[in-house]
Amino acid sequence: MANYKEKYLSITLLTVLLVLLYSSCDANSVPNREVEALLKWKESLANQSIIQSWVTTPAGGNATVQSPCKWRGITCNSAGHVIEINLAYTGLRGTIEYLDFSSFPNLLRLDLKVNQLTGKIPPNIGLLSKLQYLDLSTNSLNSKLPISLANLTQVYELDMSRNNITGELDPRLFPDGTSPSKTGLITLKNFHLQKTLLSGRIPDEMGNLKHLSSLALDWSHFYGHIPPSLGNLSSLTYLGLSGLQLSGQIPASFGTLNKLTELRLHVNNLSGSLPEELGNLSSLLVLHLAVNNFTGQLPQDVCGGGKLVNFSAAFNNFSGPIPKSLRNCKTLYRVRLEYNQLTGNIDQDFGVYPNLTYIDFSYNKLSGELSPNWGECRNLTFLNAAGNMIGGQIPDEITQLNQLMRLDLSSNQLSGSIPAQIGKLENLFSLSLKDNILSGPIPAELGGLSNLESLDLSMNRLSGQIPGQLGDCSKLQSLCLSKNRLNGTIPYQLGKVPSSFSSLRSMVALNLSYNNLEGPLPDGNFFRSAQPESFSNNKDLCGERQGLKPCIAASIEKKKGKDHKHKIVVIVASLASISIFLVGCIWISAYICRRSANQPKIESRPEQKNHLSVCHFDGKLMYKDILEATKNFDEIYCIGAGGFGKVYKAEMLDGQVFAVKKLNSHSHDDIEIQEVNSFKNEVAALTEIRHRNIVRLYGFCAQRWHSFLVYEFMERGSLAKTLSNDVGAKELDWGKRIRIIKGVAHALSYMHHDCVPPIIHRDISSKNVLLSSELDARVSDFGTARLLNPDSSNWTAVAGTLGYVAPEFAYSLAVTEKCDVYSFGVLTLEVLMGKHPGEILSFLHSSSDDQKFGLIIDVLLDPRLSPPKRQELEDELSFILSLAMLCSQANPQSRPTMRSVSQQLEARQFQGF
Ligand SMILES: *[C@@H]1O[C@H](CO)[C@@H](O)[C@H](O)[C@H]1NC(C)=O
Ligand SMILES: *[C@@H]1O[C@H](CO)[C@@H](O)[C@H](O)[C@H]1NC(C)=O
Ligand SMILES: *[C@@H]1O[C@H](CO)[C@@H](O)[C@H](O)[C@H]1NC(C)=O
Ligand SMILES: *[C@@H]1O[C@H](CO)[C@@H](O)[C@H](O)[C@H]1NC(C)=O
Ligand SMILES: *[C@@H]1O[C@H](CO)[C@@H](O)[C@H](O)[C@H]1NC(C)=O
Ligand SMILES: *[C@@H]1O[C@H](CO)[C@@H](O)[C@H](O)[C@H]1NC(C)=O
Ligand SMILES: CC(=O)N[C@H]1CO[C@H](CO)[C@@H](O)[C@@H]1O
Repeated sequence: MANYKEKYLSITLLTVLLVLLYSSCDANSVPNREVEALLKWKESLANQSIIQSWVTTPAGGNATVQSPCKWRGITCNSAGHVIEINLAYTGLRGTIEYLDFSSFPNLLRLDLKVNQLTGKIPPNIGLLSKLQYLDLSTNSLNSKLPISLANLTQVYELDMSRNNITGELDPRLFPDGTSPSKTGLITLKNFHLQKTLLSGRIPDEMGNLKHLSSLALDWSHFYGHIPPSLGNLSSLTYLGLSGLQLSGQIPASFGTLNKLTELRLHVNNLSGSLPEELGNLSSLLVLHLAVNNFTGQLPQDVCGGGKLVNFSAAFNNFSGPIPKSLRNCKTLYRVRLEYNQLTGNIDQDFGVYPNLTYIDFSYNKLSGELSPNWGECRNLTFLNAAGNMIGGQIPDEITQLNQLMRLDLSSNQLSGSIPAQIGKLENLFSLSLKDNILSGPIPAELGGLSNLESLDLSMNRLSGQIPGQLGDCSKLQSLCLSKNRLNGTIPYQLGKVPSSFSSLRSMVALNLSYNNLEGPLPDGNFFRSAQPESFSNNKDLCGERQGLKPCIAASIEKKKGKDHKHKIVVIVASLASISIFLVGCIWISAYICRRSANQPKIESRPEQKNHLSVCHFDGKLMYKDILEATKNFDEIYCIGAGGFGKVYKAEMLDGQVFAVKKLNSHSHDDIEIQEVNSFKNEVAALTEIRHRNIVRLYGFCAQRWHSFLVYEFMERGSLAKTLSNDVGAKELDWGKRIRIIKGVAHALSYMHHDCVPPIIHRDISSKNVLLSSELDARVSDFGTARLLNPDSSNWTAVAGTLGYVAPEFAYSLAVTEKCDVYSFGVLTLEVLMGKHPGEILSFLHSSSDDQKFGLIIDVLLDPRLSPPKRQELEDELSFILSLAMLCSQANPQSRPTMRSVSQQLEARQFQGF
């Protein structure tokens, strides 16, 4: 037995040895070539640890070359042939130009995704005739697509997305003699952009890759028509062509792709109506058509297969009805149809969707009523039906949607009352029912919305009192109840809203104007920081603030009974104004007129109504201190120059630091004597502005020789300065840049929409955006333009920085908010690009539709930062870019308002296709 065992063992060993010997003999021919090819490639790459294991035995060792099969990233078959090269996600640097593909006849998989590869894709890649899987995505390959790819007929998955890859301009690809230069994109070279970037078509030959199951060319640089030959890819399950500049129609041949589960065509220039055949795609789970220029109807059978999960067609010109097949499409998870011309009756078009989390069909022409069925879509977190012609009442059933975070039914024709049970939606953070014909009271139950941040019920017919329970909404940041029929007093409980004031959000908005409210304003920051105009056009409001009569009287009156009402009011009112005045003096002197202890005391002069006149008085002292602190405006203290004069850093003896803007003498001369009063009022209003993204103005001092504005000092200086040097630019990573853009948008929105009359900046530029120590944006010089030039026709004389001034200014002197919107658009591009967009701006506008700039985002982005790696970040940047394009349109009417911009930026986290 033992003998037999030994024999058996030795025979086996022998066989194994023989096999090994045999295979190593065989390996001598092919694997040597493979090893040589890999080593040659390694040599061409910079020294890096990933490929350190790629070594042969040291010299003096066995003459035979070591097998590569144990090298990192290399897999062999049993015969020792390399079948897979996988160095994905290794940070590999270099090019694949020196990788000789002819040496790998057995290669099945080549996976180099998410690395730092540059250079070209070698044309001989077509020799990998057995290749099944090819992924070179997310690199910096800068190449045309080799036409030889068409020979890789075994490939079932091909991903080259997120590269600098363009289509080959090989004439063989354009048998009809069409030249890409006819599309006009070649004009890019005039702007010295990477001119090859935007050129190229998807080669027709792609249609030969019969086994392809996934083709992703998203967010690269292809243009032209979609080759109908792609319809031959009958195994295709995924086709991603989003974020390109494709034009023309979707080929009817797509109707045969019946294995397709995911079709992404969003963010292109596609147009025309959809081929009816698209309805045949019965396997579809995901269909994205958003942000194109499609017309005609949506495919009626889009959910014919009953599997559709994610459907977006937003931002097109689709008309006609909502597809019939959507009604029973229970699988739906996410639906976006907003901004089209869809018509029809929504109570019949939509059904019950147990898994639906997000639906937006806002800004269409839909009519009908909200069906109680919506209450059955229990997973809904976002419902936006704004801007349609929806009538009837808000169904009570909607209050069953306890996952709901955002509900927007604004700008419709909803009537009846607000269902009280809405107060049960404890996840709701934004509720807008604005601009409807809702009547009845505001339900006290809304106080149960503990997560509510924004409530807009304005422009309705709501009556009765504001329920005190709203004060329980401790996260409320924005409350808009204007243009209703609300009466009674403002409940004091609102004064405690929001508890976290000044913590996170910058925007605190309150608007109660155009109602029948009376009585005192509640205490608290919410009310203190609101603009006086938030309370205008009411019955009889009072409070210690501009524009309202003081009302200490009212409370005393309540205690003492109702006699002698008028007498008391008069006496108390004058007492109050004196004390307000005194408080004002103290407050101002505390800030800017410090160090008065050894100086003559401020004398209160009751006849002076405006506390700024005191500042004038005390300004003499301030004046002296500032002259001292800046050594008589010595240049060494100069930290910048703005539209109206130079800015100096003034470090006072007590350690406080201010930025002092010394006005050019001519600016000062412009202030006519008769304007002095309105001027003071303006300054008073401006010094009251508190906004996280606006540089605080402490006051103004005018003297015979100099006059200056005293501002909060911002250590990091201007955005322009930071962007202009490489260190600063790198510190401003994408996240910080996005925050800066949002900050400026919030500041502008606040000044345009929460101040009445609106305050227009008129000189938004990167020099006027300062950075806090946390690199948050603070807009400076707000209101200075109006302050110094109340007559807007005089604008050119002072404000506006070349390159940021809206074009309409050339032919019309009208200064509107839209001028700021334009400058904001330019500024946003500058933040993304790291430099002023210059002529590129007009190119961008001339080349294509405004919403489609995602595709060139990586061309534009500041090259000093590494491109965004995460998809969400890239999407966000594309979105911001498209907003910037909207803002910088030539036609002021087409530009969005800053409120809408600011809200869209905030709402971003709940969107995305
Ligand atoms: C494709 O393969 C065929 C045969 O192997 C060869 O003749 C042809 O040149 C290849 N085409 C390309 C574009 O490489
Ligand atoms: C993209 O390609 C162009 C020229 O083809 C080149 O100049 C540019 O540097 C490339 N960009 C990246 C990010 O590789
Ligand atoms: C809803 O989603 C769940 C989990 O994803 C899934 O199992 C279920 O089939 C879906 N329901 C419908 C009707 O699609
Ligand atoms: C829908 O909600 C139910 C219950 O909240 C949950 O179990 C289910 O997973 C949700 N479906 C999806 C697709 O999220
Ligand atoms: C407010 O208006 C309602 C009618 O809408 C009226 O009944 C009520 O008395 C008014 N309350 C006050 C305080 O004026
Ligand atoms: C969209 O299509 C319409 C006609 O179908 C055309 O008038 C319009 O110019 C197109 N818009 C863009 C941006 O291509
Ligand atoms: C010179 C040398 O190292 N030769 C070796 C080659 O490999 C065989 C088998 O592994 C050894 O027996 C030799 O000594």
